[in-house]
Amino acid sequence: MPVLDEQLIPVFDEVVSRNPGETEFHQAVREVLESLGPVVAKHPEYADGEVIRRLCEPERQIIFRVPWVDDAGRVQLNRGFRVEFNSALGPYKGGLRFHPTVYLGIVKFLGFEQIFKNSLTGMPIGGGKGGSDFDPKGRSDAEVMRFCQSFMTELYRHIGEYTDVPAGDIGVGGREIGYLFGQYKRITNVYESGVLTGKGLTWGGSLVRTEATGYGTVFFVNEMLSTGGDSFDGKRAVVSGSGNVAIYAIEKVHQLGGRVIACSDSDGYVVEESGIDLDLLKEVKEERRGRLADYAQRRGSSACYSANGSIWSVPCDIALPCATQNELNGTDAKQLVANGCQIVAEGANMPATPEAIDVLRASGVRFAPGKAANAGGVATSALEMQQNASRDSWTFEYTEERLEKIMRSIHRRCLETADEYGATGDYVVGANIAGFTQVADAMLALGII
Ligand code: NDP
Ligand code: 2IT
Repeated sequence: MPVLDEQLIPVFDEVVSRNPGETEFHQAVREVLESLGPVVAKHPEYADGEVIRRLCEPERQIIFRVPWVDDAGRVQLNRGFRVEFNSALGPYKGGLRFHPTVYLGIVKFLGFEQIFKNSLTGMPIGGGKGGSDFDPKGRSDAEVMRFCQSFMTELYRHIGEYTDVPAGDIGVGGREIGYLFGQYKRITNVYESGVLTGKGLTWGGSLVRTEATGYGTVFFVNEMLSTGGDSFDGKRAVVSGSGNVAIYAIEKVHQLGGRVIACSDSDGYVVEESGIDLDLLKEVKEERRGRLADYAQRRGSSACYSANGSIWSVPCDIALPCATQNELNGTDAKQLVANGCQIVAEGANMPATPEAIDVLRASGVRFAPGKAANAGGVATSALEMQQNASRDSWTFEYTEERLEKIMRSIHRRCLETADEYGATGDYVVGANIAGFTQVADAMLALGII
């Protein structure tokens, strides 16, 4: 495990003792702090202003009760969260996750990552995250609507176009954003389009937002390939997950001439040497909210479905973890290395464990961290806010071009910053330092707040 700079050890110890049991949050903080040694050595002003300590403490944390009535008339109870982490660069911005594993430590890790990711986009957005331990799986549309309405009945008082702008994440897509926006509009009596992003196209949404995270990740990998004089042409890719990020990552890999030969959900993974059939995947997962096993069954003998084992055992040139945190561990990383994988880029937030990252870096596999590689989603959310503010809507082509430019610029900033700090080619160091310095400078300018 990389060592922490001496100055940063007490900062990390304080995070652990002030946030007991929140292991994912500790992990996300440690990963950033491990990169910051050369920065504090070069810039003592960050230490003087206690900038790093302040950055690790959320500006505001909101936890609330979410009662709702299910279709059988029973009262159900969930817990809602919004962690407003840092607003030095703009209003808090980040998604809402509805998944049974959500607790404060998950929301804090995601909110912390979001600060640096949003900074890297170059857009005026701070960092935040929220969600609930509500499980939408198996719930009717009416139940999801009642849950969202109850959730927003508390959340509305904390958010706003200039305050905090939520969006989707795991378990929160266009349907949920619709119910949330409807309730916000009803309670406030204001058609405030810029309060949420990921909206539908007829009510203030932006073209390309649905595709943005997956497309952005693949644009980022395309930049990695082209700096090495290579391209997606003929490359075999494995993409974990089969939700929003995974589906559009697969689509863009195929558009750029690569072939995605495996994807997964929380029950298992499917391998299809001829390439995943995207139309069927969209029908099963996006439209019918079905399972990957149904997809495999529909594909017949061309697909091989496994309920056990790891998707990372499938040989590939490029691996894109696009499901959830800590889904690719040290053993998986060794397997990828043994199979000749050249690039791992995180479409999900923190999908690779610290051990996996160590293995990949030590073996010369090029690794792109999520805060750089999956920033296209939130960047396009910021483009949605821009369209809302100007009451305009842009074409698909123009918006996609903006997204691609943003991903190129993030890629360039990562490499330039890594170079500047003596870590040539290291995207982790580049992303952490470039994301950090912009926020830290703004925090210093704004005083001790
Ligand atoms: P979705 O809910 O659309 O899809 C999530 C996918 O990951 C599903 O295939 C799901 O399987 C699988 N999955 C979720 N949780 C687990 C788990 N605990 N174990 C195994 N598999 C799991 O979410 P998204 O595609 O939007 O998000 C995927 C990742 O990308 C997350 O890490 C998210 O934070 C990150 N991200 C999302 C962005 C966005 O714009 N949506 C932007 C940037 C990052 P199953 O169907 O079985 O639940
Ligand atoms: O993790 C993420 O960047 C997201 N879930 C998207 C956040 C957003 O505000 O679009």
